[in-house]
Amino acid sequence: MISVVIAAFNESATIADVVRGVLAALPDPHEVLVVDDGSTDETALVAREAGARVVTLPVNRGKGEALRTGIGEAAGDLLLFIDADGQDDPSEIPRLLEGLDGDTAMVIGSRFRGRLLDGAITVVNRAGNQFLTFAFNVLHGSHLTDTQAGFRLVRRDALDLPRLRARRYEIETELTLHVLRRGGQVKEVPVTRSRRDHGASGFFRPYDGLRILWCMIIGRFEP
Ligand SMILES: Nc1nc2c(ncn2[C@@H]2O[C@H](COP(=O)(O)OP(=O)(O)OP(=O)(O)O)[C@@H](O)[C@H]2O)c(=O)[nH]1
Ligand SMILES: [Mg+2]
Repeated sequence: MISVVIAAFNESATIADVVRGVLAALPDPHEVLVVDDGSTDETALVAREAGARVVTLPVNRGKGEALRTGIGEAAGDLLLFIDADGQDDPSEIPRLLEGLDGDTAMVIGSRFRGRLLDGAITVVNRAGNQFLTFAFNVLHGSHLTDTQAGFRLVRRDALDLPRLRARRYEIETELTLHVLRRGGQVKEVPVTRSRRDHGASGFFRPYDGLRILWCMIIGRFEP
């Protein structure tokens, strides 16, 4: 079974389309779980009406905490993560599923192997992403192109939930490290990334960038 886990913080403008798009793209059996992270708008209501199961956290705790809560609630042996802000295209979910062959434990939807539509990323964010991906590859001997992508698929048994600690955007780095450390193969498939048309990114560049860098550095020394 596939569990789709969507972290959402004040995404009432886009969450319904994302949930419906995901439901239309998924093979059976599946579940769609939205972790509403202390949103002050109608994210929870809109997500429920669109067909998702919603877990609500009373106060905003960050993307990492929300995804870890969702992983704990998910029943599937496959976990698929997609952003709630409409920047990822749910109709590309089959691409990720097709990428999951026998030896692969994680499939990342790479924006840099795929297409970045107009306004999908700023010059500074692009440079930051590429630097973090480069640092990750140097530290961990990998050959990835997009270590920060939120759109990804992972086998549940490749993760050890109690050992995940990320609170914010370092969750993607931690998930990838987790899989690699346990000997799983990580593969990338190209995806399309759109611009954010509603709401605001919660990514605070210097702070979150450093958190991600720190996560991959300490991950280098963990057993
Ligand atoms: N649950 C939860 N989700 C969050 C939080 N912050 C961000 N998200 C979700 O994480 C996803 C990505 O967040 P963004 O802030 O757009 O970050 P990004 O897409 O990596 O960066 P941009 O390219 O700048 O948009 C979206 O689905 C957000 O709703 C949070 O505090 N809690
Ligand atoms: Mg975004």
